[in-house]
Amino acid sequence: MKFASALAAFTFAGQALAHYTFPSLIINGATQPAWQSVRRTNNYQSRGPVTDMKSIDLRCYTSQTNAKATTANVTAGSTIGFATDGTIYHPGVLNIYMAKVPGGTTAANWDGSGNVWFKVHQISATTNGGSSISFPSDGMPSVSFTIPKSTPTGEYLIRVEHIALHSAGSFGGAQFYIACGQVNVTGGGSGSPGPLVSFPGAYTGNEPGILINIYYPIPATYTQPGPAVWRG
Ligand SMILES: *[C@@H]1O[C@H](CO)[C@@H](O)[C@H](O)[C@H]1NC(C)=O
Ligand SMILES: *[C@@H]1O[C@H](CO)[C@@H](O)[C@H](O)[C@H]1NC(C)=O
Ligand SMILES: [Cu+2]
Repeated sequence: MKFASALAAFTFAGQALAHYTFPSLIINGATQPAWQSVRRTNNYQSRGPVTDMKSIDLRCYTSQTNAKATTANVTAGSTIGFATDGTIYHPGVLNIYMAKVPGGTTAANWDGSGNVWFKVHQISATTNGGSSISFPSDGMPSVSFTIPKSTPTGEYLIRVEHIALHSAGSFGGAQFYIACGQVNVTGGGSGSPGPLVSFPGAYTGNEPGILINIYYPIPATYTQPGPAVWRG
């Protein structure tokens, strides 16, 4: 009993310390100060996840902070990224989405509602027919991708989600670590980003890549949640 409660306390403390947020954009190789161009998320202290696929917090996780940020300039075709406040800690998969700010508003003022989000990057799981599964995003301190050169010029929200799958074997067990940055894309092109999805809305929680036991039996394949990546 004594041992069990000590173990429980250790596990709890370990989880609280080891969770993660995505407080910084990385632009031209420079990591910005925390929460400068990323909207401060509800979990900036707790570092806890979103688990309800119907929650408004599945979008930007700012229902309590109502945070706005400073919109960063980025050039189409350049590499940008999100840095964590430590490392991504859990086995899981990662997606990055962008949404173009509609006319008449700004990235600083827009809520990201509607069928507006397209995927620009993903880091999936690696499987080999059932003998092993691995999660390349686990342990990464940051994640970067190239903004397609043909992305139309203008202001965007950019949303990262890491979907931790260690408890995902029952409905609602997957843990979403989310943040939204604000960027102003300059020098863009005439691409038509898509397919477009909404948050919440893109996921039900029943997707084979979200409701999944990653331990037993070892999955033979893995299906990344969300639409295909738009590559310009
Ligand atoms: C973005 O570029 C515009 C035009 O050059 C400039 O006025 C603005 O200050 C820049 N924003 C930031 C955050 O540096
Ligand atoms: C976005 O970039 C354009 C072109 O440099 C600039 O005129 C505009 O002020 C910028 N907007 C913001 C919000 O930085
Ligand atoms: Cu955890």
